[in-house]
This record gives sequence, structure tokens and C-alpha cells, in this order.
Amino acid sequence: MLRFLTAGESHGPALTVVVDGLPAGVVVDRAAIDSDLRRRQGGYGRGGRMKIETDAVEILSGVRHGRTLGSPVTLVVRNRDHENWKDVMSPDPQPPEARRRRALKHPRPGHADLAGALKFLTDDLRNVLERASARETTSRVAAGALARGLLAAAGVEVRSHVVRIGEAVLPAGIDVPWEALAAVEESPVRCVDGTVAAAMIAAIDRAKKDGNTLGGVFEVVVRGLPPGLGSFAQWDRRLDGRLGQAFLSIQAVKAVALGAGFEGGWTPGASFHDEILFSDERGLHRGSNRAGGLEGGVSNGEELRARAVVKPIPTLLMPLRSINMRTKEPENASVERSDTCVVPAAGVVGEAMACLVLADALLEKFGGDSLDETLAHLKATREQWKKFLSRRPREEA
Ligand code: EPS
Repeated sequence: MLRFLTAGESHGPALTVVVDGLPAGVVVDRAAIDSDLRRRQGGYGRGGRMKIETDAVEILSGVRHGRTLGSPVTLVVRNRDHENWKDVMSPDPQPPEARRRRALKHPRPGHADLAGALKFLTDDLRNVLERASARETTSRVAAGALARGLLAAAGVEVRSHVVRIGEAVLPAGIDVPWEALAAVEESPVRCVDGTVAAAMIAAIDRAKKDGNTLGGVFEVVVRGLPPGLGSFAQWDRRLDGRLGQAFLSIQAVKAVALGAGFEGGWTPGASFHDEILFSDERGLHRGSNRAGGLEGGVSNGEELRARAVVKPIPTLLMPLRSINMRTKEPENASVERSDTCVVPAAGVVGEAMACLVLADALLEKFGGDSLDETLAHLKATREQWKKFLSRRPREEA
């Protein structure tokens, strides 16, 4: 079982993650982890914080000479901004001024502030927001880069792109081809279409000028995923459910669609399902991929496609109505330094979560304490699929 636990506050000394269950022998390329961290930090619409941070990973355990040992891997990313928050975030008792400095008293609608205050019975909202912050996704992206290394060895690749920001959106009903996705790394909004990207940038500029924020939609696409991952036999082993939970756990994600997703709610069955075809030249293939690579909670060998809706982030320079947590008098919600739009970054986090879920599902099916064992099992199963699919009734007779 591949599992991980993250720790760390947004303005604390560091973000940490312990990843347990990776087999021995997975290549760990620190530059590749840092490259994913950098992609997560980017995207048009980020605020001042990203000018302070240059996220870079330190590896504290579980890796030797560029490969995993099979023991828990500990990764750390330092918060450069912590230097400016030492007393506010100190683990040791501090004079009252340190608590008052940077105190947040007026919960922001849409943020974890109020729900967290009620949960922990605190009127010091900083105790909540420091951990609720999407800065936590730094840990997930670092962990996801390890999982990506395992998947790459198995021939599985994971990419993402931005489908929508505010009203600026790619045309509906067309799957962006895998080959077009590499180019999004050159786009400030990680969008494949230059015209739509320009509209997205203009929309972010307008929102920023108004003190507003914008949400959107990203899509994660996975190529090379073997069929048979996940299971229909138990609810908690279904790969669609596991991916859904992983995406919905990303800060600000409000909805997830696998394949054509919501379209299934209004498209009749005969126009929705992907016909199963077989030819000697192409082998087993499908007429379409509205299922997004998942049927019955199991991967079916097609490209996996999952979309997530990211809400507009709740820290507004044009604040909504709220209350003072102490006096209960009406006040405008607190205004903090923040981002205008995080959809491009959220796509990178989506990739990381997909990598972690899929690496876990791959290990569940193919197992092994060392990568060589995992890959040998995968290879043997691929041979069996080949034999199974080339079998014809007349040969059996
Ligand atoms: C965040 C507020 C901003 C964002 C932060 C998430 O940080 P700050 O309060 O320091 O300006 O930049 O995101 C990150 C730091 C990050 O690495 O993604 C929030 O309140 O959730």
C-alpha cells in the first residue's frame, strides 16, 4: 500500500511529507521533483507570495544514490517566508503582541476560517488558516513526483491542462489530444489554445483590477495505464471513487468529472457509451472514450481523463460581509495578501494526486518489494493479455 502524510503550516519553517510503501529501486530525480514544484508555483494570477518562495526539495530519508530503498521517504520544502513570521509562528510561548500581529478576526466566506474556528473553538483564525492553506499542496506535489517516477518505469505518463478560467473556455466535446498537452508548459495559464489563453489572461487581469478572484476547470490525462487497476468488488477499491476523493481533497476543488462526467446526465445511453471494436490491425479498441478510461471502477486501458472544478479562492480584496469573531458585530471579511487565480497550479496538484492514487493501484495489482519485481509481474500480465486477445473461437475448437 502506498500512503503518505503531509505536515507543515503555510508560514511555518517547512512543509513535510512522509511517503511509505514505494518499492526499492524507483529512480528519484531531485531536479524532476523541483521541476514539478516550480510548475505548481507558477501560473498567471498568482500573488506576491510566489515571488518570495523558490520551492526546492530536501530528501531526509528512504533514498540512496538516486533510488528508493523501500523504506519511508521523507521530503522537506522550506518556507522562505518563515523568516518574516518567526514570532507569529513560533512553537514556543510568545508575548501577546506576537499573537496579535497578523491576527485574523473576520472569517472569509468560502474559506476554512469559520468552520475551523467552530471545530477547534478558537477565535484566532490563524490557527486554522495556516494549515488549511493550499501551501500544503507543495508536499503533495513533492510526493506525487516520487509516484510519477514509479509510473514512468511502468510506461505510465500523467499530464494536465486548463480547460476553463471564468468565462474563457475551450470548445466543449473535444478531447485535447495527448500530443498537444506538452505545449501547455509554455502557456502562462497552461492552456493549449492561444486565443482561449489570451481570454483567460484578460479575465484574470479584470478580476485582479476589481479585487475579485476567478475559478475554473482543469483536466488530468493519463496515458499508458494498464487495464485492470482498481476493483468493482468493494466500494472503497473502486478506482473512480479513489480518484474522486483524491481530487476533491485538493483545496478549492468543488466537483470532479470522470470522462464525459456530467454529460452522462443528459445524453441517452446509445450516444454515450464507447463501442467495443476489434480488428487484426488495431486489436481491441473503442469508438470513443466518454468513459474516460474507467468502467466499473476499473481502468480499461484507454486514456484516463478526469476534470475538476476549482472555485474562485475566497480571499478577496473586495471583501464580502462577515462578522468580528469576538464582538459578533458585522465587519468586512479579512483581507490578506493572496492569489487572483490558482487554476493553472491546481492542475499540477491534480497530476500529483492522480500519480499517487494510480501508483497505489498499480502496486496493489502488481506488488513487489522491488521495482524489478513489480515490472516483471506487469510484463507477464501484458503477455497474458496479448494471448487472451489474440485467441479466436476456431482456435479453441
Ligand atoms: C493562501 C494564501 C497565499 C497563497 C498560498 C495559499 O499565501 P500568503 O498568505 O502567504 O500570501 O500564495 O499559496 C501558497 C503559498 C502556495 O504555495 O500555493 C491561502 O490562504 O490558502
